[in-house]
Amino acid sequence: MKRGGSDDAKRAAGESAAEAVSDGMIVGLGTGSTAAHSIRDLGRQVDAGLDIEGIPTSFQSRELAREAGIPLTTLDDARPDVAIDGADQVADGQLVKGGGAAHAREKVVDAAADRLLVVVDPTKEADVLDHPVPVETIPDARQTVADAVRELGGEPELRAAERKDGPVVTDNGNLVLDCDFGAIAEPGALATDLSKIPGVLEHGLFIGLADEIHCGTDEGVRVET
Ligand code: ABF
Repeated sequence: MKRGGSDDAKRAAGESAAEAVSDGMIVGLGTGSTAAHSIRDLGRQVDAGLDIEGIPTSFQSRELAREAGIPLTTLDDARPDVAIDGADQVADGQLVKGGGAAHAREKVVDAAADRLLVVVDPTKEADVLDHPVPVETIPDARQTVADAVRELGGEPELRAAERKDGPVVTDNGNLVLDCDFGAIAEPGALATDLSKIPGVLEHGLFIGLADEIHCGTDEGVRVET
């Protein structure tokens, strides 16, 4: 899905982060149109002799990595030296992710990596996180999780599939509630509260995980650590 800034800006960010990968590394492969540029770039480097293995964060990134010719492994056998992943919003190094409904596996892979490089364009940057937070919910808990989100001050909305009637179903067989909290004053506290709700598999607040933000623009890339 294409969202956010220009494809040139996304490519600049994706390729900038891919430069951090070197021979022998295990690489977490993120989801979305910006991380896809990193995967394609790494595929070209593998063609030229780079020796790496990838751990995909979603069905989408696994398919793209296979097309790009990147050998794959899993968390059963390896841990990522570095993960490269996109985001829906970035503020002060904290992230909202989950626009692609892949945030549960993304968080597992990104958190397991020694370093997480986040690839974005300027449309993703904000002073305060106010993007709705995706909450992956087991189907039977959809209403009870929605009630708990309202008690936390959020407005939940079941994510609908774009191309067919019915809800989005994640790679894990679950549903996604997009939860609008307005401006999130304390993302860390909200992340803790959301994690405590029974039936929540994972939410899209990524707190304290990002090591570098590579923000691509049409003129170049800003890297913040
Ligand atoms: C994944 O893809 C998500 O966590 C995030 O929501 C989205 C970013 O996609 P894009 O780079 O296409 O905006 O990383």
